[in-house]
Amino acid sequence: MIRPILIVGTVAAALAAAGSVAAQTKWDMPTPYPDGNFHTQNVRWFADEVKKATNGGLEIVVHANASLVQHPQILRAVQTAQVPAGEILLSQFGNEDPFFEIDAIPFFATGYANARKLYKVQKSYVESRMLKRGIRVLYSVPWPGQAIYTKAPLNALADLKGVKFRTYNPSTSKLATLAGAVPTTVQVPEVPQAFATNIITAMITSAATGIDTKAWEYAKFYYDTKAFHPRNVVMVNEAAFQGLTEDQRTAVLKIAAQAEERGWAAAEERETSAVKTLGEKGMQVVQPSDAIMAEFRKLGSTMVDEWQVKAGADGKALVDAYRQ
Ligand code: PCA
Repeated sequence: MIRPILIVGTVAAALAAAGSVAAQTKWDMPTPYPDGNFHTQNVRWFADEVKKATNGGLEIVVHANASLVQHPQILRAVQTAQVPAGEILLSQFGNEDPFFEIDAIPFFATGYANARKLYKVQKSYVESRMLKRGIRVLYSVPWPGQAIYTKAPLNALADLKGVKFRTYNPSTSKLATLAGAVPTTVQVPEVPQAFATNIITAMITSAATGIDTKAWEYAKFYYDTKAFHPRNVVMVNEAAFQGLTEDQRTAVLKIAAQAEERGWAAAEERETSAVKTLGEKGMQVVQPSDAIMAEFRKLGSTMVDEWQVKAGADGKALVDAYRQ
């Protein structure tokens, strides 16, 4: 089985050495979310543009929906050069570094304007901390506002007591715990099944993920809390990046900057269209009452205080810069 592949490799190497084919780099890139998701569509656009700009010299092969590497392992896989590039939800790794999760602290930076402001002050911390791990951040794009999906009506925070609540990172688990719910980590592909079997009966996520998982088939209510905009990060192993030609590096960085802008716009567009679709499919889209929003915000401010303790002097500097 292995032999023919080796022969092909040898032939390719011989041809390359003879100068008959241009040097070609191929990167396998694991990403966590499904094909229909706007993050995945954007990273595929990025890969296509890079291929064009480098005349096929750099081909990035996107493996979506955690099909190549499980989401919790993608950061490590890029760090150890098991794969040259990858995409993650940054706050999935909030336990490894508090600066990876400030964008997922509920009710700290709500709405896109605030999310952008937070990104500006968070960016250099994330980039330098990733670089210490041998990782270069290429771009970062937010999710639509985080909303609460339930099977049963949610009129007050007390209605979440004891509810099995799907979470996807340490900060959403913390939020569930503070609300008296039972946090249960479930990756996106398993969400419909977990609802169907009552392993979970509520969750926090975006309208985009609600569409990806056909939320109307397992939940009744969508509470538009707009709690925060967690961000994905598209990244590359720094040594792999340095292995490119200078022209290729320039192209990658330029297209990454474009992908970032496209992605921010897509998040907003997706939020509007997805909320509409959820309603059309029969979900009740609810504006949460002022009273329950006040209860949620209180949990959020507890979490910001706790975050600042974890994040130390740099954390305080970030919060001060954001609030200025
Ligand atoms: N969707 C992802 C992360 C945030 C979001 O909106 C999820 O539910 O896992």
